[in-house]
Amino acid sequence: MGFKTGIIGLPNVGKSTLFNALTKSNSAQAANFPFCTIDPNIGEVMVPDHRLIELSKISVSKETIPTKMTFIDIAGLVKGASKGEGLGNKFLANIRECDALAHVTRCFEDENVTHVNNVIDPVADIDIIDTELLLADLESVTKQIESFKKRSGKKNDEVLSLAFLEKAMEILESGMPIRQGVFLEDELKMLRLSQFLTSKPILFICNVDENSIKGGNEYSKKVEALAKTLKAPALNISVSIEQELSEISNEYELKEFLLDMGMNSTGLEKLIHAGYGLLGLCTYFTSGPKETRAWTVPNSTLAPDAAGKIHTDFKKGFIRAETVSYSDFLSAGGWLRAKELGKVRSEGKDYSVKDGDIMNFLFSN
Ligand SMILES: Nc1nc2c(ncn2[C@@H]2O[C@H](COP(=O)(O)OP(=O)(O)OP(=O)(O)O)[C@@H](O)[C@H]2O)c(=O)[nH]1
Ligand SMILES: [Mg+2]
Repeated sequence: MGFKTGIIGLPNVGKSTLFNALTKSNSAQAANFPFCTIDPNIGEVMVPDHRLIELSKISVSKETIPTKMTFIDIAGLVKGASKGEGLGNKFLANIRECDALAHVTRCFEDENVTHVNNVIDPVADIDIIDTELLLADLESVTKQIESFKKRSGKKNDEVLSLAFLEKAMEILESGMPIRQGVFLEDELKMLRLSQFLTSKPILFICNVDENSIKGGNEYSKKVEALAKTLKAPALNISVSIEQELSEISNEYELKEFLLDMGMNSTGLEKLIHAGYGLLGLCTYFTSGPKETRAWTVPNSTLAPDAAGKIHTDFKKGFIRAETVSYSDFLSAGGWLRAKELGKVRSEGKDYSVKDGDIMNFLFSN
């Protein structure tokens, strides 16, 4: 199960440049003209996690394997996309495949870089995209309701109920994205299966100029204020800085560069951190002489399901999980001492995995 974050936004706002910086590649064509990207670019990014390095040192592991997140650089959307404008429908299908959305907004001035609407106004830009996604959902729910009514009584394996679809329609007709609706437990299950574009968790990236990376600028502040009302995270990222950062491979130089820019972390770290929060994900580790490895699971995943992420046999034959917290493992200096100190817990089938747990699964074949 890989988590996919789609990079969306108006054309020419820096999505592909950001994608290349995040994936440390040049696989996406980035150029100063709208609709440079047509087919989506897909890339995996290793999730930076300082805990992984520490654990690997303690266990003297031969291999250190981070967990990965997938980014999809999607073509720019314009007004009318839901009606097929600018190849809109094809792009919307790419968005449908994502677990979360990172909406890039242009918050930098540069007269050499074209803005499709000729004015820097990220709040208006967000409105354009939100409206198109909303219209696309409205069209899709209308069709689903029509087809539901046509076949009603003939099929009893419906995944989505008519009541759910009508509720979704009502939310959309009031001009709200589905994610802002209030749903009951059984509706939430349907929501996960329904693949509405406006139900996907979203965060905003303010692509600010290099000088505004610390405190933001007048544009990013407006995005922040809007994001607050939508209860969505907004991150200031300078895509040009990220481009420079992606070319530095030396750890020391990277730290120096960040320090010079007055930054605490890279845009990638910020984005991954916010993405994990948005998707409700956490990381647990396995650590031994062979390898130290990070695994991503949704918060509150039960121990057997977490074990199943490594191998289905681990889940099938799950007996228990030797579990120790990151800080206890660190202060004890490894498994052996942590056991001696009584810091290793024996957790059963009902245990919900916590972020930072180091786990050793015991199973029978
Ligand atoms: N000054 C400045 N230019 C940028 C920045 N980010 C991207 N650009 C430039 O903006 C232009 C468009 O960048 P892309 O990354 O291709 O934009 P996109 O959003 O992928 O565009 P489409 O694929 O057409 O939707 C390129 O010429 C980039 O060099 C930035 O942070 N500052
Ligand atoms: Mg592009």
